[in-house]
Amino acid sequence: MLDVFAKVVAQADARGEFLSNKQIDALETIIKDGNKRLDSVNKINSNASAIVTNSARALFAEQPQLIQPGGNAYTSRRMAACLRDMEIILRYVTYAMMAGDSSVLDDRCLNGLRETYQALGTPGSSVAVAVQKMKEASIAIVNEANGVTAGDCSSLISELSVYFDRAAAAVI
Ligand code: PEB
Repeated sequence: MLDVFAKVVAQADARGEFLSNKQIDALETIIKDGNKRLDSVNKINSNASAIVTNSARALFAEQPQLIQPGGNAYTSRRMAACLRDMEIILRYVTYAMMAGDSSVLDDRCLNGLRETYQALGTPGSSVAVAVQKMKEASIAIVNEANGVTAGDCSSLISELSVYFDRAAAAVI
């Protein structure tokens, strides 16, 4: 598990090189945007249960067969497992966002997840839709302007999107 600083240092060390100006500039941007990054993580954390439940509801509205007899989220045990999985994925996305690097998400959450779903008979493409819905909900919450100093969050939002897209792609 690496954060963006450790990753850049490890890459430079592997080549036996000093950090380049380009790398230092990129890290400087990370530092400058640090408060915005913390705010974005904080906003997702404090709205996590709404993000999960609203996204699950939207998924089941689009794919009602999941909650009908024989569906993969039918019975409260499976429904609970589904909501829990969504929460786990969201939690690892917030860790990646905090670290500025996807390795924690990749290594501890996504690695082997597609095979797990195949073995369980859980439709990975439906999990991917749930992840996309959590992405939309999270971006909307991070972008909410109320009570926040106006600023440009576009690069943080695109970084956040990349982590959600990675999670969605990993289960299809
Ligand atoms: C991954 N999910 C499930 C299981 C595991 C995971 C290991 C099997 C064990 C169990 O039931 O607890 N666990 C989960 C995860 C990590 C981890 C992400 C990462 C670290 O350790 N069903 C649906 C939807 C979808 C869903 C499409 C969006 O219809 C999920 C939610 N996951 C789902 C369901 C089960 C499950 C298990 C329903 C239970 C399947 C079953 O027992 O039949």
